[in-house]
Amino acid sequence: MAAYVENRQFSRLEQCLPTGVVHAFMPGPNNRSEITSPIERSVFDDYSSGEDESQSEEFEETIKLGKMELEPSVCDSRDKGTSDHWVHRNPTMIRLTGKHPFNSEPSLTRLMHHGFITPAPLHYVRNHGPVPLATWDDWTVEVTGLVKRPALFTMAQLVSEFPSREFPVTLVCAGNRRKEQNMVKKTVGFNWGPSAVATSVWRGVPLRCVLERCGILSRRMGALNVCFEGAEDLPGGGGSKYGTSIKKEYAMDPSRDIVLAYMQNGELLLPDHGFPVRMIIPGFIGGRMVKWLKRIIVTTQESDNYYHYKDNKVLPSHVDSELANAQAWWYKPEYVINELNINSVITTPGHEEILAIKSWTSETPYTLKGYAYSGGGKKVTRVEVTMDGGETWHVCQLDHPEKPNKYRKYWCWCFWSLEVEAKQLVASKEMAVRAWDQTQNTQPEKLIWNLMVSACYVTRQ
Ligand SMILES: Nc1nc2c(c(=O)[nH]1)N[C@H]1C(S)=C(S)[C@@H](COP(=O)(O)O)O[C@H]1N2
Ligand SMILES: [Mo]
Repeated sequence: MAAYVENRQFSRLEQCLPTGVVHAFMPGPNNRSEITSPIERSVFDDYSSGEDESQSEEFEETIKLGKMELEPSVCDSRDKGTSDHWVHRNPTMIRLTGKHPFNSEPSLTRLMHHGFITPAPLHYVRNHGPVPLATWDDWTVEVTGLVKRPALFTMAQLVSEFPSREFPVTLVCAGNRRKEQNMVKKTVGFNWGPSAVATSVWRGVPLRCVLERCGILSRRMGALNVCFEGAEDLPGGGGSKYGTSIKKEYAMDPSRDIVLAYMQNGELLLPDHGFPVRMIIPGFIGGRMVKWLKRIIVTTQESDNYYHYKDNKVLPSHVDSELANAQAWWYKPEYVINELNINSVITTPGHEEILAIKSWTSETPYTLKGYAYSGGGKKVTRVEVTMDGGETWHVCQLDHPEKPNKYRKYWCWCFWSLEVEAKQLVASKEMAVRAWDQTQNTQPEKLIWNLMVSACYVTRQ
């Protein structure tokens, strides 16, 4: 086994790609050769190794199998009369905010059934507004602000003039599991269950390459932040685009693998996930990964976008929405959430699952299962389960299907399991899980309520 992967590339994915147009309404590119440039190939050749390919084959197989099991995505009658009427969606996705905008997650059982790689149509969706109706050929991404050479790139240019990278990344909405918080006290956010998380193989152009090409200025010249802006018109702040920013040091850090992604699981992006291009910032909350990316602006100040300030903050427990507005808590930089916080979830037994204990002998083994993730590339190093209210903790088996990048960073969820005896389950009134990462971060026992984001042990009674 390779100790790490130099540049995770998935050459085999290309061979199983459909040759047709992914979105019928989209004029091009209509075959894969158009989006496999000579630069990309040479970068791939430099970095590939037999072992990497065996990893790619594994994911490729999972992607293919997952796709075969899916019911077709359709224009849903629930989207009739909305601006999303043309978007094809998987009919089993659970809608969390009524009809529109589309905010949805799959059932936890369905999500877990697919394992490490989530089929794109089952990937949770967080849309603040309408899905922009885009075409590959007409789309441009503007790079402007504190750069020597402002530029406007077409998709063809992005794909052919820059190298591309392809690797798996887990996306998580910072609101994942918020329902549990809302049960304690209402937050300003809607009820996400535990499935606002998904993993795909993303392919894209490194942000660093794009910024270098445009001649990003130095810190001394005031270039401190990189802002991203989407395309849709939203109500926030009296009318704005979706936007946010990250520090320039993050944007330029080669170990962070930040890309402008144009493929998900070997196909062009789905409309809901940002077609034709979106940001992927591994290890960060989903809210920083702007979809339908139109503009990259290098600035001194962080983004002044409404959604950058009024969303994705972790405020102290005493701050409710009134106080947050009255005392301008939204604008205090120390409460921003960028890197994901550690989290873990029990997925087996499922919610309200009934186990036929009677027919078992008390020694019958039962395997508890779940997922865990952390942020910033930190590996989840320990997951523990208690069945006696925290008196004793059992250390679980961990499965990390990805290899870390060459800086030893992990971008994906892992799975934990613990074999117990049926009699232990019967005796246990409540189970709880907690994860630890390589910096010994763990989850608090009690939920620390805050206005938006969540994380604590997950319990099953
Ligand atoms: N343009 C745009 N980008 C966006 C959003 C959005 O509403 N508009 N939502 C953000 C949030 S909060 C999350 S969690 C992720 C979700 O990405 P997904 O819908 O592909 O899962 O996209 C982010 N990027
Ligand atoms: Mo989010």
